[in-house]
Amino acid sequence: MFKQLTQAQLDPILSLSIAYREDRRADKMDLGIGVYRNSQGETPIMQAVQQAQQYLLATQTTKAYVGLAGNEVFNQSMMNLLLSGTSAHSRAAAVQTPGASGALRMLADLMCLAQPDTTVWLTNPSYVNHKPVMEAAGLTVKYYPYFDYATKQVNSDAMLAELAKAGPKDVVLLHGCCHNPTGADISFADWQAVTALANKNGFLPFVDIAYQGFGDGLEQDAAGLKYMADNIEEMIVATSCSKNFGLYRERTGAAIVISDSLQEAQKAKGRILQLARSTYTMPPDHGAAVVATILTDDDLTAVWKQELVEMHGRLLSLRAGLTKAIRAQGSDSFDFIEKHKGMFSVTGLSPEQIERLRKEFAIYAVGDGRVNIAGLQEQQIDYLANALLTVSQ
Ligand code: PLP
Ligand code: TYF
Repeated sequence: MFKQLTQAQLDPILSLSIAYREDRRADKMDLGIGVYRNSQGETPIMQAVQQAQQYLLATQTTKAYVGLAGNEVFNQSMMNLLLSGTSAHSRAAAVQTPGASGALRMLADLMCLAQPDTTVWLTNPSYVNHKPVMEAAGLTVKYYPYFDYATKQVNSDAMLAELAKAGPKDVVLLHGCCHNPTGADISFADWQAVTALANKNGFLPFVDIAYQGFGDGLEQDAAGLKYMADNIEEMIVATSCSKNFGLYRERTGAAIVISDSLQEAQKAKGRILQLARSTYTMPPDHGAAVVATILTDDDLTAVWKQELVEMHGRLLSLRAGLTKAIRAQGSDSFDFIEKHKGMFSVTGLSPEQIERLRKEFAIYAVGDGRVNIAGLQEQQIDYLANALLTVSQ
């Protein structure tokens, strides 16, 4: 049966990680996969997570199934993080999923069920998995103008002009904060404008938020999403605990449906559970149990928030340090790095220039020009600055 299969296409980011591991050069630098690293180049388990794990180890008495929706305390906690203080909070329902990846797929399946001829509009460019996941669910994918390679910022005018053409059969996917891959976020005014367009033309906003806390802070990073949720009847959200809780491999996330009433949101939740039953049935428990433990304990929440502030601070100082080093070497052409949010920046380097970074400098970045700022160690800043300037000349 399987002999007729052709070879699989490799994931461009995951295959870069494999190539990095195999590189024997001592000064190699991994700016590829989106994983937060500290000054030692490690991705440690967060203190709050360690404490919650110890608590769970001491108190958990069973590994029996939890249920289709996963941990309901976790689900509530995710809605609190994203929607507290909005009118949407009381008309939303959440389902725990295997990462935001699981949420993206479940929400795509839900859209396909409700309206099979839906078109999902993605930012150009967008997270590598958005298109394959939406298409695998049977949806049509289209891109809207987003990143301006000249300014390295969002081209809001072009974006809004195109989104003005989206209608009731369309879904517009937005990144909640810290846009992957570009690092260029829309402004609060853009959130307001997109909300107005959605209300006027009837498209459904779909927010993917995987880096809450890495851009401008936990509250600020949800401000656009909250405004939209407050001012719109229907909207869907995929959220991740991979980055801001460092729970990557525990596959922890949630799908949230906001509707005009709690009853409608619960109905959609029920259909997601039915879809989940026919795919993975139930999400893995551990990561969600850890997050629920942290977010229902004031002391642990405070520990977690402090750690998140420190991670955010490191990203800011790396961005400032790299921009300064490049300026010291005589160029202001990378000043945009300091303006970008979160872990990533699209540098504008071509695939050939990215290849030179790898061959000549042992610096691994994604072929689309994306660098993961968190992969940089402080003592490597000058080296990276020189490499970027050398290949871009
Ligand atoms: N959405 C975006 C925008 C991402 O960058 C990522 C990557 O981590 C995901 C979703 C998937 O995250 P998860 O690990 O929670 O599946
Ligand atoms: O963009 C990134 O690097 C992260 C991690 O198939 C990732 O979102 C990369 C590729 C992939 C899944 C996750």
